[in-house]
Amino acid sequence: MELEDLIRRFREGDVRALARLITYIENDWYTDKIFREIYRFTGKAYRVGITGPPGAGKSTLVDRLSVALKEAGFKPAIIAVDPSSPFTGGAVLGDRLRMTKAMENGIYIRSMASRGSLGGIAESTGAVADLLDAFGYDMILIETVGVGQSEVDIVRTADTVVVVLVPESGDAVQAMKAGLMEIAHVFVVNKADREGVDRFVRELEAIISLSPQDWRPPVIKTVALRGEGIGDLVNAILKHREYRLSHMDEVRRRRVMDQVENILTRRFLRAIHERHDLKEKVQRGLEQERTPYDIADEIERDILRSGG
Ligand SMILES: Nc1nc2c(ncn2[C@@H]2O[C@H](COP(=O)(O)OP(=O)(O)O)[C@@H](O)[C@H]2O)c(=O)[nH]1
Ligand SMILES: [Mg+2]
Repeated sequence: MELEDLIRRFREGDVRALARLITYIENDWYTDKIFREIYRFTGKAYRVGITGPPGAGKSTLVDRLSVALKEAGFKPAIIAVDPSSPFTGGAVLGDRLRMTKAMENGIYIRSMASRGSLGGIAESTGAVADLLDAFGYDMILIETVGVGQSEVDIVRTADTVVVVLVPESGDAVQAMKAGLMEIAHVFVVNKADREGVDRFVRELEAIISLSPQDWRPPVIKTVALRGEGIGDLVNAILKHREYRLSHMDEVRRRRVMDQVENILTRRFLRAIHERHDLKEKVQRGLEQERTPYDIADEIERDILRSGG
């Protein structure tokens, strides 16, 4: 069968087979079967999420970072996610154009623009990262625009989260409102060749110093365009990795827990749709001027009464 052949070639290190399987996973074709074959080879890769506002220089940074990690002896791969664009559009093309050094160095880059049909984009990204892991990549860089909840979910699948900001982001307090502070393990202030860097870094450090967390995110200044500060960034990531690896079992358990929750949510919702006419129930609830909570309560009662 073709799928078995693909998996065999994947196991032999054929990059084209990897690409095909990623497409399968994105479309939720044979996902269960693929995972049954490859999951035992996962668990070795470290995942680094890179997020921040559009134009902050994430792609430029990931390009340099991937090469530096390769030089440090890792086998990096890149996932560039753009959940905001439903089509394979400009942003993703832009990512590829920025990643010339990675390409010259033969680093594997996978763009993901649409959410495909496998649950949400976060679930797809997690599954693709698992595939890359099973393929033998040991450092997976996941770039995503940090603007909404789905993007935050994506980086939650990462072991180390790097938040990239630029001096012109306005003030650091504003950046914190975007919810990025809560997820950051390392801050990068990129475009350090621009004005206002030192003031921005000071503000950021002042906010971080108030954080009650065990791990205080360091602030790294970079000029991604010229490759400046990349060594510092590698060191910061590796330092956080060491901190993480000391309780990796727990980290992995949490990650798998997230995955399982995602899968269950999708399946339960699908099952509910199959068994109940939700549209009709919502319509009726609206006519009776009931709240979404009351409508959900009623549906939940129906489900429990009918035994699932
Ligand atoms: N001045 C300056 N420009 C940069 C730097 N890093 C990236 N850029 C530029 O910023 C723009 C956006 O970069 P890109 O990597 O695509 O940002 P992304 O949207 O966050 O992925 C591009 O024109 C880059 O050349 C930097 O350190 N300094
Ligand atoms: Mg980009």
